[in-house]
Amino acid sequence: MKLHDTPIGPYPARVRIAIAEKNLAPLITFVPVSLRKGEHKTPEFLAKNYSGTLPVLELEDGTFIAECTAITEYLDALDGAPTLTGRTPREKGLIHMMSKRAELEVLDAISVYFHHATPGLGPAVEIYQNPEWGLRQRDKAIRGLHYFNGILKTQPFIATDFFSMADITLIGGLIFAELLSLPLPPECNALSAWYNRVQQRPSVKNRITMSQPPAASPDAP
Ligand code: GTS
Repeated sequence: MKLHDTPIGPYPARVRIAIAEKNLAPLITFVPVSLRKGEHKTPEFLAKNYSGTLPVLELEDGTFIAECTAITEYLDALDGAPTLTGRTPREKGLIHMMSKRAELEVLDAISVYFHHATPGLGPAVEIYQNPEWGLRQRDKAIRGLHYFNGILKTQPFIATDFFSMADITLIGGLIFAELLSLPLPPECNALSAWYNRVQQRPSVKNRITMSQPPAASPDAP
């Protein structure tokens, strides 16, 4: 399989973390796509993903799967353990709901802030900007962070009692916030503690370097 993505991106991070959690990295070839050069808006790329966004998973038979949630569901279905999207109907429902909520209330809101109220990817890519809408979305994201802080006061993970796709989605939001130097509200102690904890996971720590080829062995011919 191929993953068309960019190593530091917050959305690609979601799929990279899922790949590492599922130990699927050996099955994946990473194909870099430059957002700043607008490679994701070319006709060639749009033929792979109509929405013109990263990441996109390309299967061996030439099928393209876009959208982080869909890619994560596909990868999770390849192999049972650990589950990222839930085993029982209840787990699946809760994880999907909380992942969507982390998208709507935090990650996508920060993304809109980036594209509308900051220079974003530069004038060649950002052909329409509405700064007021961007700033409203930043405020929405801050409200969302308080919501998740409340959730994490009473449970260890976002959706269930184990690490899941919902946690990964919120991690994507916090990665985006960090890239934009948006601080976590200082009073969100439960959220900060959870973020410190999940950042210790190798899947989160090593997400950027996972696409780099292993250094040549010193005794290689
Ligand atoms: N709903 C999509 C998903 O879940 O996959 C959103 C994907 C998305 O916005 N990806 C970003 C992108 O392609 C990648 S990154 O910013 O996280 O690196 N942005 C470029 C653009 O022009 O919107």
